[in-house]
Amino acid sequence: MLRYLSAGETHGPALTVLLDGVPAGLPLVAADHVDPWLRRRQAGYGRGQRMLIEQDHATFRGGVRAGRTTGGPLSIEILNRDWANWQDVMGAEPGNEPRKRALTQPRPGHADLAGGVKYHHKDLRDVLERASARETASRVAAGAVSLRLLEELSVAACARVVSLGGVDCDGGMRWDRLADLDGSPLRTFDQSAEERIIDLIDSAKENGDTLGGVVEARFKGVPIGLGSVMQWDRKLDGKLAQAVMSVHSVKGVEIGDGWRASGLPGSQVHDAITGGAERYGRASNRAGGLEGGMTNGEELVVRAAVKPIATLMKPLPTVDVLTHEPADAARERSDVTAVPAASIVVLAMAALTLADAFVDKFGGDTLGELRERLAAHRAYAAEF
Ligand code: EPS
Repeated sequence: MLRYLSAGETHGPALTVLLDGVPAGLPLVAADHVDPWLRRRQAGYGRGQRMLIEQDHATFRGGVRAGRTTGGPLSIEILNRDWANWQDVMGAEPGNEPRKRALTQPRPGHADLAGGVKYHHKDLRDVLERASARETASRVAAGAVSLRLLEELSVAACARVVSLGGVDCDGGMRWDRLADLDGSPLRTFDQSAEERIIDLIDSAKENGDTLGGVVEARFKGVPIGLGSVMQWDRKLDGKLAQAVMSVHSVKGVEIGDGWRASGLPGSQVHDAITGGAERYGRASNRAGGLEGGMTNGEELVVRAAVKPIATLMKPLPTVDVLTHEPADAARERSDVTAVPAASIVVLAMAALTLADAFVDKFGGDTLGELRERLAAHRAYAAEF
């Protein structure tokens, strides 16, 4: 079982990632396999000033030796460069000045109010520091290791934006143009929509507003039969939904044609099974690669609806938690949109879940055993 945990505040000294259950023998180099994903997460038009400060880099503190995983838990550290500006407010030692940057006007849509009541914090900074989407850097580090494992198992992955600010920029999936996504400021294949969306982001910024969108994570080369149909909590679609829904700002998760399929007759929804050289093929992939909680051998397609960021420079009304008087919601330095970044985070969480499904089915002690058993399973499925 792959288990991910993280620690660290957005303006604290560092993020710490724990990833348990990675098979031994996986070739893994932080600069080659983790940092490129951290860089992708930092990119995207609409990000704020913080991304000019951070240059995320992963350092393995455990579980990797001479470029290979040992089978022990991975410990990964990502330093916060902004810590230099926050030490007197965020330091762990008594004698710092936490009140200097206290936040008492909860932002609608943020964790501030519920977290304050739950943890008895009148300084809502104690909530927001952990609620901040800075934590997604940890997820991406864990996801990058998962993607490395999936790569060894011949699974390809893609993260992209399919709509932003209500403007469609899907343009269809292009596995042959994956590299273009890194060059796109919005992580989309549809260049014709980019200019319009960039204008929208600029106007939102001028208006003190923020924008959401829809992102997609997709995997190719996934074998049939991962996940389970036998118990609710072993179903892979359910696990994916939980992992992706837990990403900051995500308010909806869709597998395949999801919402659209609910309004169509079954004959236009289900994917006919075809014969031929492959023995079992599919005429379409509206199910998004999942049937009955198990992968069906088609591309796995997960989409997430990302709400606009809750920190508004033209704030919504709120109530101050100290005075109980009406107030404007707190303004913190923030992004106008982080939808391109969210596509990387959603991919990371889906990759973590998928890698876990491989380990669950084929065993997770060593990469060699995992590959052997996967090859045997693929051979069996091809002859079924
Ligand atoms: C965030 C607010 C901003 C973002 C941050 C998420 O941080 P700050 O308040 O320091 O400017 O930059 O995202 C990141 C730091 C990151 O690495 O993605 C928030 O409130 O969620």
